[in-house]
Amino acid sequence: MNKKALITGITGQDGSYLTEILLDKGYTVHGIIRRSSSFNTGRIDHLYNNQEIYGKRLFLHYGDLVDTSNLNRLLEKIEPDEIYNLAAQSHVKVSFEIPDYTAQVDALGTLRFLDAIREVGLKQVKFYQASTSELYGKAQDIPQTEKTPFYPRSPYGVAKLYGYWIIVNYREAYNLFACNGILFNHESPRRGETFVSRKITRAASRIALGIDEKLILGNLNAKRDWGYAPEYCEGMRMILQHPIPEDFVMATGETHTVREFAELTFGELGINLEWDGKDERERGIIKEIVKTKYDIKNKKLKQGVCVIEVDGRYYRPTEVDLLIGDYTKAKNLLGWEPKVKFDELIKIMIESDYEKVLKRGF
Ligand code: NAP
Ligand code: F7E
Repeated sequence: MNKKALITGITGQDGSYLTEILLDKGYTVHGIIRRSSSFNTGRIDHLYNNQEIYGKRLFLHYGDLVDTSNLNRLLEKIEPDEIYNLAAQSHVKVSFEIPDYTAQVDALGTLRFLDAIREVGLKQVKFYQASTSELYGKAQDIPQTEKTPFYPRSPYGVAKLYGYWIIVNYREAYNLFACNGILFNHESPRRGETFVSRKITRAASRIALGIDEKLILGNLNAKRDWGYAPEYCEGMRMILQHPIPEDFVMATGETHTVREFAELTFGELGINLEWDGKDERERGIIKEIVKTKYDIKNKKLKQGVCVIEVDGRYYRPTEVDLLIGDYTKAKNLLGWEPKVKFDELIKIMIESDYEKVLKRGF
């Protein structure tokens, strides 16, 4: 019999890739979506609008991680074999503005789910929890492994810390097959536009095509271990196929600054940058423009023009300075390994954003 999966956060970056992966493997997929005043299914519309799939092997249900009553009903009705809990208020900077809500969804939302599983009596279900490298925060080891102590640096990180431990506790206390994927940053053309990777690839495309003049960023010195989202979503599925419920780090093992991300992105378009000034006065200035496959339509762009500025309003009250993951355990026990590295990731994202901006004109 084909497996049944239930995905929370199906409309997000990871939810959309995971849905494609599971449907490809023959699963029936049920997704929980939130009621919204405007369309929020953009990332899964290609599946939703496919009559071969929607209503046959893909089903969407309204729900919210802050609403317990509906969770119980859905679990009773669907009786999933695997649950992927990807729903979250996932923006670190925003979590400083709405810490209570972030905790309600990211921490207690996980507990509500686990408790609903117990109440409904789904003993055989396997549960994946979207844990994060933000747990390491002020990193205590370099690189970070499954054994590195946690030191979160944001309300998001702290809420996810609760999520992590409640998974471990329910696994130990009730023998539930529940696992944490401690995933480092993973990006794609479907990444939300307010995360720094997509903010940069989108803005660079708009600047090259003459729509925007400048990109305004925050801390350029932060270092992240950036991978390619579809590969990490395949990793989520692999974690639940492992015979024993365990926690796994997924990362690339490379780290780069936000500054490098911006430099490579503009460079990919043929806009080579140099940097001037420090901290909030730092600026990215055009050193030269070289020919690439991308057409620079903005004729104002020339040597000496400033295209990147820093604004302190994008700084965080407490920052995570350096993340770099060690994925040895996932490689040895699951055979998981990332193939797309930093340069390739930027190429994929810029190609997509340049095309999108060119086609839509905004
Ligand atoms: P994302 O694009 O922000 O997607 C988040 C999803 O959660 C969306 O579908 C969103 O719905 C849904 N959601 C938010 N609040 C909800 C609520 N109260 N009830 C039900 N659904 C809710 O995030 P992502 O990048 O795909 O990440 C997936 C998960 O992995 C998140 O838990 C994130 O914290 C975690 N994570 C991400 C990364 C990364 O680098 N991407 C790394 C480690 C861990 P709407 O579409 O309606 O907003
Ligand atoms: O920031 C710096 C910022 O918002 C990365 C989420 O998926 O990954 C993500 O969290 C870095 C930070 O991602 C801007 O200060 C500079 O140091 O893209 P981000 P994040 O905070 O790492 C983890 C693993 C998750 O779990 C989260 O859900 O970039 N930065 N300038 C900026 N960041 C943003 N957003 N915007 C800027 O203008």
